Amino acid sequence: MTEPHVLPASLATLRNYVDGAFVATGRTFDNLSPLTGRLLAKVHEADPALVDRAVQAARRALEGPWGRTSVDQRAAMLHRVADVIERRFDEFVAAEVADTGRPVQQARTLDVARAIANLRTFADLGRAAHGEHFETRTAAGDELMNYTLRKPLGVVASISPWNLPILSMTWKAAPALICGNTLVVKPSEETPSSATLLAEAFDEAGIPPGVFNLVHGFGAGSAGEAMTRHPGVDAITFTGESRTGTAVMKAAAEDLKEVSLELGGKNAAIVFADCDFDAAVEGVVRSSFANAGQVCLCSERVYVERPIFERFVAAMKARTEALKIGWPGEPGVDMGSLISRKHREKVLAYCRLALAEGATLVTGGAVPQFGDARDDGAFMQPTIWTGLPDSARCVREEVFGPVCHIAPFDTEDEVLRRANDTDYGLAGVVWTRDLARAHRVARRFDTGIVWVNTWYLRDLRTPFGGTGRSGLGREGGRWSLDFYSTTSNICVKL
Ligand code: TXE
Repeated sequence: MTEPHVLPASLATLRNYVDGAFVATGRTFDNLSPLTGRLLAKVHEADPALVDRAVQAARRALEGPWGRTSVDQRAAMLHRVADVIERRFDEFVAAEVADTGRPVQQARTLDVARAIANLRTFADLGRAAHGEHFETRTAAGDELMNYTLRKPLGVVASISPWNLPILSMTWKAAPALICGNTLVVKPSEETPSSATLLAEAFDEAGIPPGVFNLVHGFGAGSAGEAMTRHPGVDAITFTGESRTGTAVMKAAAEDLKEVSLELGGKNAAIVFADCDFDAAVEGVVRSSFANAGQVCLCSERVYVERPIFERFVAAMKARTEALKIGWPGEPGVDMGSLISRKHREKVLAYCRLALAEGATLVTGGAVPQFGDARDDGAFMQPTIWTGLPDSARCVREEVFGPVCHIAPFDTEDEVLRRANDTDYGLAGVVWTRDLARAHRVARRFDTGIVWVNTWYLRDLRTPFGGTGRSGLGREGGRWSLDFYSTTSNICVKL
């Protein structure tokens, strides 16, 4: 079956979107298909001068028409953007699939569906947001009325990663805009297509020029760094590697920009012997290999209570080997390619390291051979290891690919000590039928998020984020509204 996904012709050249106009720069880089290695598009890289034009346009919009909008008008505009994405749904799916190599079904039910949900959810949450008021009589008998006002931070720079491109971009853009800010956004250089379509959607929806600006490029020494260092940027929201988060925070420190960082993870799933066994196997396969393991929430560490350890490993092996790896549009495909051959090489290097560190390879660890164009892509087998010590690099470092390590444990205290023995703190998963234990263990997980008997089911009103090297701050619901606005307090003597 040949590659079913060629980008729409309009996306063979990807331009920036600044001050309401699509801008070519003449300096381009290649966007290559992770499915076949073929050229998908030439992408026009923004230089610091174009980043500056975008920031200036965002400032003018903030001090002009956008700054005079009501939250109801902004909500209506976000819904209009969501309407455009709904109308062009298949184009967004094709763009996301072409750039990332993921199954069509995932792009439909997760990536693009969530982009629409992000816009609509924050349009409505923003309208419902309100301030607070306090009434006081001082000791001297003065009657005071205090009330709070939410104001926009100003010009926000939003930088997103390649693993969930349109989901993460809209997850930031929607609350930033509903709070009255204006934006300069940059997708990862690996995934420029859906961001370009998003700019077209803002354009089609008639959002005023300068409100939403898109620049393409890389990080250090390119558009990304230019954004984080620009004196006209008031706040930065970043999702990506923990190391990059440090660089972004250093750049922001110069003039004390507000910073939100959603970074990496080395998440643990804990499986107790009393769990619903089949559900736990299915759930851990999903939390280990969804999106080819390229989700910061994936479980790269799995701890299984000793009485069921051997049986669980065998069941995981069988279920993993039944996963269908193939073209995104193939019926029943479970896993597509990784994002790039460069990233696949990083993951394969960890596979070699695991064996060198003494791992037993339960399944996977190699490159599947298809005998067609996919052999020029970035496909990889889902991989399971056992037998490594907790000190092994493959058990401590984020691989960010379709890999997991399964280890036995004996007691609740032991497994929590081991699960929490990490530099990260993003997500945990607990599989047990014991209700009291579920709550007890969930509370003791040193992570920002814990799922019990499920994984990656989301309510967009809940806080999302981690501790340690998993980042700073929370996104979601009112936590996003709090980050993207600043609060003033007004005190009136009555
Ligand atoms: O990150 P990178 P990637 C993490 C995930 C993994 C990584 C994968 O765990 O570690 O992100 O994404 C830009 N100044 N999460 O490889 O390289 C770069 O161009 C300014 C966690 O893309 O950090 C890209 O647009 N910008 C997350 C973006 O930063 C810079 C969910 C990310 O690039 C820059 C998703 C610089 N110096 C992925 N260097 C979560 N916790 O939700 C790079 N960039």
